Amino acid sequence: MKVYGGRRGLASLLLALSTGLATVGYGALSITPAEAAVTPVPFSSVVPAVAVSTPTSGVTYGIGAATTIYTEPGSTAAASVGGYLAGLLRPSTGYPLPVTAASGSSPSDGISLLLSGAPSSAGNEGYQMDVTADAIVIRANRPAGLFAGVQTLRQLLPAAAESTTAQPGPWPVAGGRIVDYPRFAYRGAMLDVARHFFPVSTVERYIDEIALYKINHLHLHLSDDQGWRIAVNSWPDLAVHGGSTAVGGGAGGYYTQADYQQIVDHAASRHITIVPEIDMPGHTNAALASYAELNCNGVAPPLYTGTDVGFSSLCTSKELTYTFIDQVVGELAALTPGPYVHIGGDEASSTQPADYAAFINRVQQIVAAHGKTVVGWHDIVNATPLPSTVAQFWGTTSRNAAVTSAAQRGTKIIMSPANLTYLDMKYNSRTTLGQNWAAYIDVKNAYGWNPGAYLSGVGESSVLGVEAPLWTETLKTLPDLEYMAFPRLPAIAELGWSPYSTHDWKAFGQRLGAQGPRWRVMGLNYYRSTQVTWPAGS
Ligand code: IFG
Repeated sequence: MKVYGGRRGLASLLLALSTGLATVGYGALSITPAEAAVTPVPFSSVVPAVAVSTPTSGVTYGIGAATTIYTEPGSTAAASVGGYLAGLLRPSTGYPLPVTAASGSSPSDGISLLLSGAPSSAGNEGYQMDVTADAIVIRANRPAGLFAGVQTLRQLLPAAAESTTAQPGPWPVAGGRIVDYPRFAYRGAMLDVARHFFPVSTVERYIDEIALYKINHLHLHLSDDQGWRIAVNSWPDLAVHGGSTAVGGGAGGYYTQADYQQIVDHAASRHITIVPEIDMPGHTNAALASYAELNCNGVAPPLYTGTDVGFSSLCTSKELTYTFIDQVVGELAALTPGPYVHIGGDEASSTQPADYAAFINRVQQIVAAHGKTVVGWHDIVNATPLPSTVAQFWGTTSRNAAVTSAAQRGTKIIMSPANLTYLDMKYNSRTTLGQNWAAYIDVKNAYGWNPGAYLSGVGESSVLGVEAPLWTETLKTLPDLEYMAFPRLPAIAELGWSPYSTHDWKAFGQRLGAQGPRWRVMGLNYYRSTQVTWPAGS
């Protein structure tokens, strides 16, 4: 890398610039495009920050036409990760990148994805990656760790690696060792497909984007006042009628059970677990509008296309309500390989508190009877959470006595403070999309907190993880979703994955800026936050 400096340097810089050989990089540091391409991305650029990195200076592996991807013999899951990696890099490199079973445990060439030899510190989702001039070897205890390692490898390649068309390369990867593993087990994103409906292709794309940052759960908010989005065979009008509109009166839509299965399978191929939510007893106008008999007065309300909350409630005194919930949860549980069913429980302003508590307690038993673990918005701590029930905190302050006492009684908490993680909040007063009831949230706010020490009286051991909800009252398209999610979702993802010892806004801001060129190549419609320095090409 030539570094221009001083008078001679200035003259040669001007000459180089005039010949178009130099691209002005970061400040005074200038390198030619060819040099830019061979200067490997440093380990310190990866988002989320890796746990332990030991670069080997001067060592680079170059992915080339002869590079083979080797995977753990006998593991179809490892082969799938190999196929995923090949699927990413074949278009941009133009190389064949064959995927085949490794022949031994100490590969001497190519890129290997092995399920042996990983340190125990890697746990179930971590990995060890060794890069030498001859080979890249990613070792993990479980396939999810191989997938996480591939996300890191991806970021160590030039942004052009994200292209869907062949790029000139070269494709250097910096030498050294990374040992990496997550701080929290639950690292989630939520997509509200009820206020506005999004087709399977959009959900799959969002899954691909959150997978970049080692998110491992996607919570789908499948029902609300404005829409019911999942077909239930025993209650067909829920989707057909309850899914027929949206906020603003648009066309709505819903997932058939085959659609839902496709989303679940796509998520699983990215090692992401789907967490389905049926919000209740509030946020249920779409269901109540679909079946008159679900209403206490036997009269179905009209479909609702506004954005108010808190006005609806299932009829907690009718036995039919619990038959309904049992059948809905039963069908959903059968379609959901993950351990969780989210029952919502938020903003039940039209349900008497005593009725609410009895209702939540009974619904928890129904979910448990279908073999699933309950997640609910933290309002459910006002009932009696089962020992395994998880409460998702969405408050706007760092103090909540009821949540703290539930945590002290053993309830695990998913941290989603609305004023820090709600991706539908405007960045600032100039943001056209989104809302601002909780706060304006720019990326520094989204990053500037510690989930393990945020809620008073709720220590790290009570925190299952973090989740960034994306509510869609004001969002209608994939670009809308991307604009609100990026760059704030990677901030939440880093809080969920990286050791808190790496928490540093200045360093994170630089790493985040380096993601810009990748998002540009991917066609991802991110917000160019003024809090981040976005390099040339982003
Ligand atoms: N709060 C409501 C959501 C949504 C949100 C928009 C929760 C748990 C405001 N409930 O967040 O349905 O309307 O920011």
